[in-house]
Amino acid sequence: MTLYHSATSPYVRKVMVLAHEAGLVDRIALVPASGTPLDPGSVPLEANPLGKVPVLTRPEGGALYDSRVICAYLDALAGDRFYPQGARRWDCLTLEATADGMLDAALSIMYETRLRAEPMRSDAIVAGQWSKIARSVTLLEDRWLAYLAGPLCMGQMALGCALGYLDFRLADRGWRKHAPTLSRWQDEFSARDSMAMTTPPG
Ligand SMILES: N[C@@H](CCC(=O)N[C@@H](CS)C(=O)NCC(=O)O)C(=O)O
Repeated sequence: MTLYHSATSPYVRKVMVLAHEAGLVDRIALVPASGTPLDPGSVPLEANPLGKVPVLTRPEGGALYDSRVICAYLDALAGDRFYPQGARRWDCLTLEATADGMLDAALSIMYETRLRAEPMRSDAIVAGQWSKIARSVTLLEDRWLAYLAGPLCMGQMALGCALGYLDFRLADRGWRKHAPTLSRWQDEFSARDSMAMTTPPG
């Protein structure tokens, strides 16, 4: 398999964390690729017309995207270990969707503040996107700690990558101050080998 990969992409990181946890890393060749909404750069558009990474090409042919589809595919290859069955399944999927939504909002802030020409930047857009993240952090601190203490699942891996991205790119906004227990969970989760081996470069 070939994974179009960027070391700073939190969505790529989700795939790599799962690959480490599932023991699939040796079966995946990494090809550097990256783009922005302004320029798809080196992302293979014939494989993903959306111009985003991650993209996974399979030995049997056909490219997969986005990160949720790739993670579900890799988990199936590894024997269905990280998307639980029964009631926990829906919690796991909702947690992954929450983490991905936090990432979508964080990326939107990065694009607004780094890509858009200064006179056209909107503080209101940035504030609105940050409020999505802040509400999610509050919800996770208030209602998800018992789930987070349970067996490893893809939702937890996605959350570890989302909170890691906030630390990487938006640390000055101080999400940890408002969620002390979630902050401790993130510290412990980040110590896993799969997270340590995929930390974005300084
Ligand atoms: N929903 C997608 C999001 C992927 C995504 O936004 N990747 C970023 C890199 S972190 C990208 O390639 N952005 C380029 C663009 O938005 O055109 C996923 O889960 O894979």
